[in-house]
Amino acid sequence: MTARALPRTSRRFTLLGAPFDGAATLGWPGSRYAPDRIRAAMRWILQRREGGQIYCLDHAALHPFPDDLLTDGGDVHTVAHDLEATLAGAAAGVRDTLAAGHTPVLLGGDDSLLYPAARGLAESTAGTVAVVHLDAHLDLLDRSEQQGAHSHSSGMRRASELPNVDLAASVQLASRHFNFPSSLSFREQAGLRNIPAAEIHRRGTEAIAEDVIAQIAAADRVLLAFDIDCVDPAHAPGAGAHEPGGLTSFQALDLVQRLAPYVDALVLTEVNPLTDLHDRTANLAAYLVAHFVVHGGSPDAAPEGALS
Ligand SMILES: [Mn+2]
Repeated sequence: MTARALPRTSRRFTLLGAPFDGAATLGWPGSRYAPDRIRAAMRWILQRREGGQIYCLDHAALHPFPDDLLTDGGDVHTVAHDLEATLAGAAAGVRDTLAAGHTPVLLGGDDSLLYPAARGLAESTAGTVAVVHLDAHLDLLDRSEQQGAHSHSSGMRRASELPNVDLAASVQLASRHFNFPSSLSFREQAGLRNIPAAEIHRRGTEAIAEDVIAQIAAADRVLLAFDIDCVDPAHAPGAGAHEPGGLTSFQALDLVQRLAPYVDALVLTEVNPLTDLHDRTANLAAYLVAHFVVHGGSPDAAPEGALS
């Protein structure tokens, strides 16, 4: 299998908020407050733009950052008491953004929003869609008495039911601890690859990113679904659940930088200002978005501005 030939170039991004946590059926609600906290943290980062560029210290390089690189598209249509209407509103926001030629960055909200992000992308292409899913959990729960059809535990399962989502080209990253044996049989039947957090710690993010890029090569479009609980609670305390043994903030940022050029939409979920400490997690989320935009925006333009 070969890597995708051409990373996306010269893109424009639209930020969409989805202030909804009505599907946080387990764990802590509060992610409805995340979009605005992440936006506030973004302002701190973006003030360092100058002359249409930003200086990336990680790679000692200047990157283009024109005024229209990242536009805030406001919040998608959410209805606090109506899960289905909210999922439809989020999917429409992603679809409309793609139709306008921009790359959507959807800020949840709880992780039920993985599904409408996948749906919006899947409905925007005649081709296939892969999901790169960073999460402590598998989110493969099927319909259940306790959590219904759509919850923060079933986004990946519902996405898998979309006709053009290709699970064999998808991959789940940073999972850990315990899950249902039925999730293992579902994964094996679907050919859905899983790279646990332990493997990322052992092999390092560079080797893992290469694996992911090869894995998604067969898909026409790629969704990056980032549940903040893929990051260790020591680095991201403001989450819907705490699962020790997760990624460091550095590993998360490095993976996003490496994968961004290959990704057509980002959904970032489960940041929870009610359990956060001094906006530590909202700040990490803002940096994840900034690196996604900078490194996914015009990766081919970086060398001409290289400083070293
Ligand atoms: Mn999770």
